[in-house]
Formats: sequence, C-alpha cells, structure tokens
Amino acid sequence: MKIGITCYPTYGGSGALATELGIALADRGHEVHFITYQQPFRLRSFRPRIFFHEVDVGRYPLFEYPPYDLALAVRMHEVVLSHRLELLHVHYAIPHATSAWIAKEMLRREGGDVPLVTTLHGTDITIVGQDPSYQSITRFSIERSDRVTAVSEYLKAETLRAFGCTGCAVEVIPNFVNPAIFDRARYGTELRDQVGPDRKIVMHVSNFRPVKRVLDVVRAFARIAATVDSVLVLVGDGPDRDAAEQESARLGVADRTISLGRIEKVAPLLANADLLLLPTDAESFGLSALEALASGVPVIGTAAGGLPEVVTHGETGFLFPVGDHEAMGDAGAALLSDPARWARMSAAAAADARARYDEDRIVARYEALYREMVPR
Ligand code: GMT
Repeated sequence: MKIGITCYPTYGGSGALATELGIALADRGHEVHFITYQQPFRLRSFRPRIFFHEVDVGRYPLFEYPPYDLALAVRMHEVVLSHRLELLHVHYAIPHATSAWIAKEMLRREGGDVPLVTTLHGTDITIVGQDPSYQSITRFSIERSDRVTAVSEYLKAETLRAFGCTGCAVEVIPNFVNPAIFDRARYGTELRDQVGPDRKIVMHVSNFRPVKRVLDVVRAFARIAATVDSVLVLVGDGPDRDAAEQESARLGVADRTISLGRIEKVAPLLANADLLLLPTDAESFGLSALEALASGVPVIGTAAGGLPEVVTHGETGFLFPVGDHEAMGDAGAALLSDPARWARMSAAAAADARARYDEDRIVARYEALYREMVPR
C-alpha cells in the first residue's frame, strides 16, 4: 500500500511514534511518504521504501504567521496525486487533520479522494484542542476523518467527553515499542561508567513542557538522593529545563544532576537507568514510560491520564497523585535500596511491555485498519 504520514517532526512522542510506525510499515513492504516541514528526527538515514516530502511554508512580509496548514494541504494534495497515495494517516489532530481534510476536498473537486486516518495523541485533545481558538475546528476535523484512533482508553474517553463527538467512533490503538531496540542487554555501560558503577541512575526523558512537571522530578530525586547514592540524568529540552536546573541547585543536588539536552537515541541511555521519573500532570499515554519499561526500568509517575494503562502500580512501577513528589521520592528510595525487589520489577516491566505493546502486534492493527479502508 502507498501511505502518506504527517506528524510533528521534532522531538516528542507523537512524532517518534509516527516515524517508528512508518519505518515498520516500510519494513513490511509498504511505500511510506512522510509529508512534513522537516525530516522526522527518528528518520535520519536512508531506508528502503521511505520518502520524505518537505512542506515549504512560503514567506511573505505580510505574514506575521505563515499559513503552514495551507502549505501542508497543498503538499498533501500534490503528493497524493504524484505518488498515487492510497491513504493519508495524520498524527496529532491540529492542524494535520484539518490540512488533510482540505487536501481531500481539493481531490474531490477533481473526482478523486483519499481515505484519512487521524490518530489523536494527547494534547491535541486535552490542552490545545480544548482551547476556544481551536475547539470547533478540532471537532470538525475529527468528524471529517474517515477513521479516528486514540493512543489510550483515557484519551478516547476524553475525546468523547470534551467534544461530545457522537458522530465519531474512536478506536483505541495504543502506542508500541520495538523490543529489539529497547533492550537493556544490547547496549554498553558508558553512562554508568561516567557516573560511577555503584551509583544509581534516576532518569527523566521529556520535552520539558509545563505538563511534565519537571520541578517534581527534581524534588522527588532530591528525596531519593538523601538516602541513596544516585544521580539524576535529565534527557531532553524545552521551556522548563532551566527551571529544573535551578531547582536542582536550590535543593543542593546540582552536583548530582546531569542535564544532557536533546539526545536522538534514548535506548542506550535507558539501558543504563535504574528508575524513570514521570510525575506528569496528565499524560495521554507516556511513550517514554513504555520505552523505559521495555528497557527494564521501573517507572514512578502519577495516577493520572493514561499512565495507569501503561504502568501497573506495584508491579512495573508506582503511581501517586499529581504533585506528591515526596511519596514518589520515598518509593524510589525504597525500591533502589532493595536490589531483589528492583530486579523483580525490572524483569516484570520488560516482560509486560513486550506482552502488551509489541511493535509487530500493534502495527498489524494499523495495517488491518488500513485494509478495511483500502481493500485490494
Ligand atoms: O506532549 C505533547 O504536547 C504532545 C505529544 C507529543 O507530540 O509528544 O505527546 C503526546 O503523545 C505521545 C505519543 O502518543 C504520548 O505518549 C504522550 O503521553 C502525549 N502527551 C501528553 O498527553 C501530555
């Protein structure tokens, strides 16, 4: 099948997932065309059957805000025609589903059409999509999609609640992980060697947006560090990175905090980690939690959003109310001080991630969905 994929190409779970999906589909023999403003960050090298079409947002002095959504619609329309795409799959509703709808309308005028799948990832529903500036167009675009998927049961329920979207059936297809990549045994110990082999490594991976509550990461870590010889490794960048570093200094743990910034390949880092902290406000899924679990890293996070679907409290990690960084720190310190319990939890995390979120099984669900829309 010839499939067009649009996503945010920069760092973030939805772009990562969309890119991994495209790669997996190409490995299965499909032709995949990424249509976006920049090459997706997890797609840096040549891969057979994968093509990249850059959206050029024309500049003009009149445009304080260049209309990316229109340029994207035009590029989608062009690529569908020139490469005879059979389906468009957009990740993150805003503005991708709207641009795809415009492209479809343009095609219809010419007597054509292309089926559209929209995958909802989280803040396109929970934050941005409910902003009055975007709410009605988000609802409209979801309703105009031929099929809509959400990455968790929580996000599906939130979509139906927030948009009262009776006309749209939302199917849950969860995110997935490639167990060969997120495999603790596969990588070296460079990070562990750097921090010292006996020190525990507590990690946080995110885009450092306010929703991630990175100050709680630092506060929970400071509590862990009071009793456990450990370091905090921050991976990623975003608006709250500086604040996290300042909080680390304020709490006296700056010498035990390593802020790495953006790193494209997180699997080798996770393979060195002992614990992942994700004290987020409301994560629709928590792809970084899944990648940690698959790497045998227990997760301490919040019992909010879709995270309880991914992390099983008491078995693969621990979940606490939003803001309770003291309980998170205490649970982390207890776990890291009990090697036998940590080993059991690490093994359970890797096994559970493989059992429930294996790439092959989840990608097959997307393929089945595509086949219903593009019968051969
Ligand atoms: O974090 C965002 O603002 C958007 C989005 C992204 O592009 O990273 O994250 C969402 O999609 C991920 C992939 O499905 C999910 O794992 C994240 O939980 C979700 N973020 C939120 O719900 C905050």
